[in-house]
Amino acid sequence: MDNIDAKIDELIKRLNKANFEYYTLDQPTITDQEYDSLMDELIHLESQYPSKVREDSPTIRIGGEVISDFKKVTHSIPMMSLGDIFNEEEIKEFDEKIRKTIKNPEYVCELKIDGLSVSLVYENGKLIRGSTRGDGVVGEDITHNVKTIKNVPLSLPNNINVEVRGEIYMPKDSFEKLNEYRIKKGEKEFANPRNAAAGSVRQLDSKVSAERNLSTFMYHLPLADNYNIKTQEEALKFMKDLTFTVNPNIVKVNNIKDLMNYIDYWKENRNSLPYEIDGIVIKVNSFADQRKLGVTAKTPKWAIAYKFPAEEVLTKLNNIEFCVGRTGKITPRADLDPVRLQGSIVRSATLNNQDYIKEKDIRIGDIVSIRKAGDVIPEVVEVKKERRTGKELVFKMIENCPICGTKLIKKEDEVAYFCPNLECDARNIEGLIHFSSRDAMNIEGFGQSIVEDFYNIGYLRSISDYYNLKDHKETLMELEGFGEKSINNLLDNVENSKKNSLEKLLFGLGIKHVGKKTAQILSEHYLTLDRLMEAKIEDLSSIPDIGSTIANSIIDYFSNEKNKELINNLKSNNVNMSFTIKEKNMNKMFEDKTFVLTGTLSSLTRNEAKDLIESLGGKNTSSVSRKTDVVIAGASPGNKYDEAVKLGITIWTEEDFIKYSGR
Ligand code: 0OX
Repeated sequence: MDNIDAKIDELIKRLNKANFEYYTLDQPTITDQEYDSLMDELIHLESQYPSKVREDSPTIRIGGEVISDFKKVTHSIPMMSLGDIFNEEEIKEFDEKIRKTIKNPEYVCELKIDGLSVSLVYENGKLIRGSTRGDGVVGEDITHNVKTIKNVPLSLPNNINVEVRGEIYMPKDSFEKLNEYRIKKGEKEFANPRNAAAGSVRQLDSKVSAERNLSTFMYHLPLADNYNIKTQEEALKFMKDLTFTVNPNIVKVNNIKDLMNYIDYWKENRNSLPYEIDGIVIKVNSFADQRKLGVTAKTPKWAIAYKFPAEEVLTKLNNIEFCVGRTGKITPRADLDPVRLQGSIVRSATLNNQDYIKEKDIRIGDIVSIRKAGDVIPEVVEVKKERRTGKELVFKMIENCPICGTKLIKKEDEVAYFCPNLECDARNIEGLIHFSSRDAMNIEGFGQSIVEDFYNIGYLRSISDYYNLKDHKETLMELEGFGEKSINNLLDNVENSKKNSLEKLLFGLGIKHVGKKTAQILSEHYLTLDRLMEAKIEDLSSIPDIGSTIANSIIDYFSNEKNKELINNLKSNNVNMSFTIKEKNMNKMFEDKTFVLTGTLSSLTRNEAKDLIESLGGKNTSSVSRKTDVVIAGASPGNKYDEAVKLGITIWTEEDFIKYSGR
């Protein structure tokens, strides 16, 4: 080892030690300034001697590695998930079941951290891989991002081979700061710290992830036997000694009373923690007992997650407002005094529709309790009628659109009212926001306020205007709050969206009844927008999962002249209108699918085509039936083609076949 190596070695040791003391032990022994100066020294040395940059160098935590795709990782042992229970009754049942196999079970109770599970693999004491759970068998490689998490050790105190599992989470304060920043930038807020953490580890650029301040707790040692470890309690201590962060709020109990005390304590005090928990996990302590109890398909029988009831808080309802969706649907919304609820500040809640308000007798000025429905959208649960002062105002449904003034209509079979005006500004704006949203064209940066601004100045009135914004660049740059950089960013994002696959465009058009899943089915079936536009009602209705309501709505949409003009405008702006398949999913187009060939192929013989289908995992058959997945039609196809149309089977041209086979 020369002098430089020795210096680098010393710096890494000191920095990793400082990091551990700060982030894991919460007991720093050096000042921030000392840390920064050691870090500067190391950065400087590494830039002078790039070949000497070590895998476990703390400079890696700054991020910078960019990957192009997430590789799949097969877990050495499947990553199990936990069964859920919700009340004391079910806890007792769990305990009774355990007692049928184990005489005097001892339980370890842990907080259930609300994040996403991660597996960390170390070889010779060095972190070599971090991966998500995925479906439990195959997860995604997120090593580049995991290495930026400050309390994940990059190297261990000894040269051990070990896999540990735990949770990646975003602390509450990091979550709040991140959302404040996103609001400022006109980006959509994350609904909760868990989604924010999941979004952060799914970044291709590790610099983004590094800035998100994620953290971890480790709680599972899959191959404990290898280290002669006999209990969960010992496993936690073992991981702690290896410098992993293990949650300190753990108890060992052997009776329901103590278990319930632990649960009740944390139900009351969860808000005092700097991270979100959504319940507690009960685990049989002894690994020998765990083995006796065994596992079910996906969950262990020796552990269970008790989930806290959804948090409810009281607040004052100040007003009832009405939102107009892109279909014209009117949704009443409660304007609330801001309150903190499950990790975020809530200012409004959905009231669903006028019947909901009437049934619950919700009045303006009421004190109401709210909770998050499905974890994301808050809803009003009940009115605290005993707290009424008499000054509350009884709700009255509006008769005209709050935006354009058009008289609202109510269809017989629907509860909600609708604004029937196709030119209504609110409907247009919502339609534009929908087009740029993530599941549609994913044009980042076009949140509510930017779309409204661009709409009001007249540059973004129709979907195709997104692609003409570049012609107004100079004017847009002059707008308050924008500059060259931010407008360039927005325009780049618009430009990139032109390459999207058909299903994103189709969903983005906002055709009534065509949701994300339907858009996917239609795109895989027709492959191009032109073919979909030519489809007849009977062709559409014969596709599995496409009913007559959807089929009619599609026919309606494409027979409207205005919509045809929109499609033409998008076409002349070079927006992609074909289904494109990612290379990694190429095989999925063939695997376990049944094909029928008809007509003459020009670039390969029948036998070559059959071999190609089979080499990609597909099956070639001779006659068309409901079981056929795809008919490949060459020139002058026979009646197999007509049969396929009749049965609503996907039809590929020779060109499609060649494209999807990757030849
Ligand atoms: C948590 C948590 C999740 C792991 C494999 C079997 C039991 N979210 O905090 N899971 C587990 O344990 C599982 N423990 C936890 N503390």
